[in-house]
Amino acid sequence: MGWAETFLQTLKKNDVRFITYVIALEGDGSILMNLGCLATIANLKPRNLTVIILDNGLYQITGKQVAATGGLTDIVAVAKGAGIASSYWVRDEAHFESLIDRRFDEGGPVLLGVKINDKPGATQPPRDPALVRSHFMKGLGTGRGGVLDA
Ligand SMILES: Cc1ncc(C[n+]2csc(CCOP(=O)(O)OP(=O)(O)O)c2C)c(N)n1
Ligand SMILES: [Mg+2]
Repeated sequence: MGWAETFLQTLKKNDVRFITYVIALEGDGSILMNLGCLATIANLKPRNLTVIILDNGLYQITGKQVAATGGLTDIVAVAKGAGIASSYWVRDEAHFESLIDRRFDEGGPVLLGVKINDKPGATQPPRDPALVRSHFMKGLGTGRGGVLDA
């Protein structure tokens, strides 16, 4: 709910040395719950942070209510207005690859907005955090899903 970035800033302040680069994955509804974090990021200027916002224009998991991002609100424009100059809408996969590779070059945090399918999901995502983590780790291609992969 927009706290991933705040959490990461705290890690940074506590000088967690093994973290070299951080990618925060957010939903559009999630970032809308804490737009202030965009202004905080802009002013702290963490060089090693990329925020990716997956924007389906909905609060899908709570019942598919239309979010402001499904109306007039352009979340990349909001991020730019907050002061994150390197904020872009991703056009396609090749564009994503070029933007993600450029992350250290522009001297500040990067924010990427990605429009994703706004069709209602065929199923509800599981509400089990351990299972969600396991699916996510497998999706990253790590080959393992954590403790559930005994
Ligand atoms: C601070 C806070 N406000 C509201 C909620 C309720 N809530 C849970 S999931 C969710 C919607 C998330 O929407 P989005 O990030 O767009 O993900 P999607 O469901 O579309 O995949 C909301 C508002 C919450 N958990 N925490
Ligand atoms: Mg959403």
